[in-house]
Amino acid sequence: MTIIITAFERSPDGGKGLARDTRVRWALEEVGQPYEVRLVAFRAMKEPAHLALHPFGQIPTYEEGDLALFETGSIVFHIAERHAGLLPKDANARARAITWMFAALNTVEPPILELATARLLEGDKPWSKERLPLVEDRVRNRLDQLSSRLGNADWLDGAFSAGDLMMVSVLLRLKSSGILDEYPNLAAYVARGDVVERRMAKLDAKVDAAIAQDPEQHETSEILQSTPSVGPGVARTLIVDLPELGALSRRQITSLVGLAPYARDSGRKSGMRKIRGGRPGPRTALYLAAMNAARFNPVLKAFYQRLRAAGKPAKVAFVAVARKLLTLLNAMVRDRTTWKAATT
Ligand code: GTB
Repeated sequence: MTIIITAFERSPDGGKGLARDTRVRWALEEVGQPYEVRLVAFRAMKEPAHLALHPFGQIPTYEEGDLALFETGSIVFHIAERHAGLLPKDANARARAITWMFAALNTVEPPILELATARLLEGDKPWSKERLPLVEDRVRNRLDQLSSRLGNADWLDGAFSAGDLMMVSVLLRLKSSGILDEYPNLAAYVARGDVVERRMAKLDAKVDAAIAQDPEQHETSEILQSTPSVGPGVARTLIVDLPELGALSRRQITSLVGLAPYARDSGRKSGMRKIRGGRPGPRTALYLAAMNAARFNPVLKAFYQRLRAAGKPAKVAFVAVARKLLTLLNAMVRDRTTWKAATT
C-alpha cells in the first residue's frame, strides 16, 4: 500500500527541511519504506478536503490505505511501531525511547517554538527586544538540562531510536539561532543525527562493504591506506571517484583531478602557477589529506617544509603536497606496492 504524506507546496524556509514533514520522511527513510509526497498550497490546507485529513488545516498528514493520521508524534510512533529500526525490542528500552519522543515534543519543542514565534512574528513589536532574551533563556534552560543528560553519549538512551529522531528534528530548528553552538555535545548530536549525515554514513557503509567484497578493490584500499594521512574516507573517494588511479601517467592523473599547475603567462607577463577544474571529490579529499600529511607524514612534511622555507605561501605548498601525494598514490596503485615500499 502506498504511503502518502503531505508537505507545503512552498515552504517558508525555501526548502531547508525545517517544516515538520521532514521528521516523517526521515522516519520512513530510516525504516526503508517508500512513500509519495502530495504538496499542498496554503489555501488548500484550510479547505474541506484537507480539513477532513487534518482538523487543524496543517501539514504533514499520513495516508496508508484506509488509515489517515495527523500529528507528527503520532505518525512517527505509528511508523516506528509497524517497522523495525526505530524502537528497541526490549520492552523497557522501548518505553524509554517513547518517553524521549514525548519529551522532545512536550518539553523541548515548546520553548523552541516560542523563540521562533518571537523572532519571526513578533520581531517588530515594541516589546520584542526586551522579551527575546527571556525566551532565549527558557530555551537555554532546556538545553542545559538536555546537554547534561546526553553527556558524551552518541544517543539519548543506547542505540539511535525514534526518541533521537524526534529530538534532533526539534533541535534542528535552532540551528540558525546560534544557541545550539553554545552546547558542543548537542551541536554534535544534531550533526550526527542529521538526516543527510545519516544517509551519507549509510551509503559509505554500503560502498565499504562492496569494496571489501572485491579482492582487487580491497587490495587497492589497503595500498592507499598504507600511506600515513590517508584514511578510509580518502581511500573510498579515490576508489569510487577516481577509477583511473594507477592507469594513467603522472601528468594525466594530476590534470584529471585538477592538481596540475597551469601557466597564466601571456606575452611577457608571467604569474603564479595555479590549479583549476578537475574532479571535485578526489581533489578536495587529496587537499585535506595533504593538510594532514604536511603535519604527520614524514616524507610529505619534509617536502612541505622545504617549500615553505623557499617562500611558497601555505596554500600553494598544500596544493604541491596534494599533487605529490596523488602521483605517489598513482604509482603505488600501478605497481601494487605500499607507501613504505614506494618511499624507502
Ligand atoms: N503539532 C503538529 C505536528 O507535529 O504535526 C504541528 C503541525 C504544524 O505546525 N504544521 C505546520 C503548518 O502546517 C508546518 S510545520 N502550519 C500551517 C498552519 O498552521 O496554518 C511548522 C513550520 C513551518 C515552516 C517552517 N519554516 O519554514 O522554517 C518551520 C516549521
